[in-house]
Amino acid sequence: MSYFQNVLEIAYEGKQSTNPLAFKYYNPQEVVAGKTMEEHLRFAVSYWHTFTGEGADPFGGKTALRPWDRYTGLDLAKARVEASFEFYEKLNIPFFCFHDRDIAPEGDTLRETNENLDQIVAMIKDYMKTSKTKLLWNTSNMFSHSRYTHGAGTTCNADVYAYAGAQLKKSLEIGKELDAQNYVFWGGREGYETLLNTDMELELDNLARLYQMAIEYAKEIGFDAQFLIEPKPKEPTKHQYDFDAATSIAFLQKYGLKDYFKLNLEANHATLAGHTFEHELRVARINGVLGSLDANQGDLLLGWDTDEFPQDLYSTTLTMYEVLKNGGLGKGGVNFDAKVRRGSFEPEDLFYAHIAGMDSYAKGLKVAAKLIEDRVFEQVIEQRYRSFREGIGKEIVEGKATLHTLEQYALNNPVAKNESGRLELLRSILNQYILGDL
Ligand code: XUL
Ligand code: CO
Repeated sequence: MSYFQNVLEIAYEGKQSTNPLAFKYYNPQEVVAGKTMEEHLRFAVSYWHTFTGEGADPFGGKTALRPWDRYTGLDLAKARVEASFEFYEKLNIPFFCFHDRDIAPEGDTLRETNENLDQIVAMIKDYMKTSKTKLLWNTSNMFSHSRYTHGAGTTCNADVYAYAGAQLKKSLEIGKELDAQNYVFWGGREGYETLLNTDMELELDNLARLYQMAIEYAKEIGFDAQFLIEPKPKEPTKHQYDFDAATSIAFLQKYGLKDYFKLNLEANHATLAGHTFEHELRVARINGVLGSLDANQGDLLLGWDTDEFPQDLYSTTLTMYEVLKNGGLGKGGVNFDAKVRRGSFEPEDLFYAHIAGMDSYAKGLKVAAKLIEDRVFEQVIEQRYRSFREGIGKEIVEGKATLHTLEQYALNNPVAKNESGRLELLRSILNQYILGDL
């Protein structure tokens, strides 16, 4: 049975194509900077937005028309699995991602919930035997249910903490069963509303303890996925603990967890933190923890997480620049943590949205590769910092300078004139590359 009868396999037709159901830039087998686009980008579909989401917002319920609408309960979960693999195949997408609660409904007890998961995981595993689509990552939804109202790993209620541990254990087993490349920890409600009732130190210590237990259990069962923390500054809590890349790195360092984790960075989360996405990627890259991307974009006029499909070519270019400079994403990938707008409620919109995102990243990849090949920014940066390669600058960089030697130098040498940073020129060069014939 087909869920998306109106859509055939999406092929690459090139940038002149006017076929809305074709790729204009994403050509999976095209080689860019020594690897195919498919290998560079490692695109993934987010199960929650594409198969579970229904277009609801705080002001109104479901708008989405979905071919699995007539089902309920476990039948609905099964229909979604069937539809999802048809979707992956038609889109030729190599990965997918899910939360435990996206794929199977909660039962009345944890046991029943786990049995529901077992059925659906077995079904997914079966589909994966013949599909080329793999699991980029899975995760636990420890934020939707009311038991998690005060958090999961940072709850004030030890019983809830235990429940979270049980849920996490099951998710690690599922990751192992489905050969997940990564495992994501997004602290949905790991944060606080007010310090007036919050023991911040205990909450953070407990969160680290949960991560430590996860490391131990993964080792015990031989699950060798890369663990990823996904930073976000706010929403749903007023203050999320994993605020941004820098905060998450400090947390990992404090608790001796840095060797076990990398970061899954999301564009819209960066915006909410007051950063560009490329800032977050750079912070992760220079600290050796750039793991994976949640690709989307926010709306700069709105202060919340709109999770739109990425279409801003400046951002995709600078994102892929960081990824290429990182030597790729390793086990990570580019997951579309993005949803069609509430008004885009037809099944075809799911394809249009992914095509738009995949083409935008493919174009970004090509432009970034060309920028690196031509050493556009590298030359500028080398020239700009050249004073640190000789004389007093070299001494500073080599750790030989002291405040005595700096004082001696400053007393005896006039300060060299500063040079222009040429920001506007650089932006117009970037424009030329984006608008150029790639
Ligand atoms: C929420 C968000 C999550 C994580 C996975 O903003 O990004 O969907 O990606 O839990
Ligand atoms: Co995300």
